Amino acid sequence: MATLQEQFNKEGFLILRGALDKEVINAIYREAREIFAVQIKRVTGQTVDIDDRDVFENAMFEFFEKDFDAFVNTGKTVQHSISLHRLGVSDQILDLLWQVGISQPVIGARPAMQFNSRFLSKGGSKHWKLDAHQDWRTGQGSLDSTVIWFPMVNAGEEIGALQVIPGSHTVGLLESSTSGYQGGITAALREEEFVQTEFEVGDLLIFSSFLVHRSGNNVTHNIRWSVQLRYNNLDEPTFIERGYPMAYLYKPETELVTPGFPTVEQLKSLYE
Ligand SMILES: O=C(O)CCC(=O)C(=O)O
Repeated sequence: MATLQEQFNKEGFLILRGALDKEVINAIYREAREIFAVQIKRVTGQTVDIDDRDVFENAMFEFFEKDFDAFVNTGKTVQHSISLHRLGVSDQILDLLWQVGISQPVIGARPAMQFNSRFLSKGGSKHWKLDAHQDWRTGQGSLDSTVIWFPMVNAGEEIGALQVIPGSHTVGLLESSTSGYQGGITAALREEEFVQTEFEVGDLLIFSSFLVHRSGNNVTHNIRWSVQLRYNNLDEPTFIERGYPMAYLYKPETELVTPGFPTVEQLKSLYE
């Protein structure tokens, strides 16, 4: 019987059933919806029940249509939630990384959350689905940099769970039209090599950042809520040799987002 590490090394990924505590996932999912609900109320005037999936998601679509900037910013804010970050550095996740050989994990990029739906897209499929890519190109970290992906709702083919090419983590860094997330691998890939993954809440996919993968096709009216956590290995010799490159750039806005804000009165009334 192959060990987890042997299977991971051979296929470039593992799907671990029931590896995550459902309550932890539900808390992250809940916090995300609660954050969105505040802005949905502000923008659409609706007080939505976050547990009524269809009603809540229709309100998400309306929010997206009515105030795109606020939607994008709320999406980013959700990715800064405490519950999500807490999971990213939890013993459970670190233990998993150790099991696949990441001896000294360090965060490769902030945790990310995706709200995958064609109704949350302005640019056709290119804005809600990722073409075939290798995450290493965007992170450029350790050779063994590793991604953990899991949905917060049950996710199979219909709702567009990830599709992966087993064993593709050793074919090298493939030619790509971009190092960002719009665009993808331009080298020829055989369609029949993609394998559709399927998950229940609590299952996760852990994969080498060289594994070729892409978004599935969400044909439902629901949002596929999912999370990605990315790690490098501080012990990996080429990462050390290359000076621990950090290819993710976080930078501040150059202009004030809300000109004229705040007034002195606003500040005083806050602290008095
Ligand atoms: O969740 C998805 O649809 C795509 C996520 C992905 O491929 C990535 O972030 O690298």
